[in-house]
Amino acid sequence: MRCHTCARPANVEIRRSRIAFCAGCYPHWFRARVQERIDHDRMFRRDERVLVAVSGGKDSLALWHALTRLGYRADGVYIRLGIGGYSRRSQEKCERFAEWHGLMLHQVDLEGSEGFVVPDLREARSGKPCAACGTVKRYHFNRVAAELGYDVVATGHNLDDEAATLFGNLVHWNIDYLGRQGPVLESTHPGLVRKVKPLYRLSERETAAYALIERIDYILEECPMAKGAKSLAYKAMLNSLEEQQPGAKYGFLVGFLKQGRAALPGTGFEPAAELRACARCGQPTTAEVCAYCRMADRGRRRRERARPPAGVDPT
Ligand code: Q46
Ligand code: ZN
Repeated sequence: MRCHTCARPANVEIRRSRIAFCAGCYPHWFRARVQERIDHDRMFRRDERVLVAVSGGKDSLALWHALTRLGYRADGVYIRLGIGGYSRRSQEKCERFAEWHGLMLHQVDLEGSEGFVVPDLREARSGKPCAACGTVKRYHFNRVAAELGYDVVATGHNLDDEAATLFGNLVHWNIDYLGRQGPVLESTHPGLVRKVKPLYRLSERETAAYALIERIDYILEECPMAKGAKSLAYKAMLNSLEEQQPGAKYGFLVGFLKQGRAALPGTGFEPAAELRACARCGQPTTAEVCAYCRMADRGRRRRERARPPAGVDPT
């Protein structure tokens, strides 16, 4: 195949559109798609400050890279989740990326500032902390952005992530979640910062190709807690469908956003009149004390119980 832009031999094929690009032209195509979504979905303007939530993986670092190349004022935020060696290595990738490109990286150290780590939040039934981990991430991304005056938080969710989430919500008929799923979650309260997903129409393969060509050094290993996650099963199913029907994943997600979502209750834009400040941390919540503060208490108690008594050497 030949490059769609310059007709040289192509390296990256976009099967759903039946086009391909050489390594020189591909990053331009990728960034143009990101720009298109930012403009078309009104994610943010040039004069707004963007906070990119980074994990050390290809998607978030590719997004940060693309936004800075497109000329946006984008800083990063990384949360030290405390998941052993995986967290240390991913932190290193983010720090190196920021240093190499001369960018600002904010960090939240869960253990140091909150007194617990994500593995303390494992559920008794599944042994997984992923639901709680999601709450931790959403809470701190929003808190850091609100406290430091960012206009928007951008995450690296790609087409595969979004299609898998949609599939999971359909399998379980989570109508409320379906109604809220989308590339832009508008702020409904002064303490809630707008959330956007500029990569939502680009596949995992396309993002990986961008990271590779732009020589982005990202963490290849998956979080050890992800093993056996339902989302991986949904992704595998969608990938096998995509193999047989190129473009199926894209059509599934984009078709839903264009047609299916409008038919559902709750679009995520309703005024959240019932929100008030958490009595403990001041962040917006519907309860007296927010879900994060209650969860953090549990994490601290578990950490306390697991700690060996003073004077006892754990080795
Ligand atoms: S980081 Fe957190 Fe993921 Fe690890 S503990 Fe689960 S949710 S798998 S994206
Ligand atoms: Zn709180």
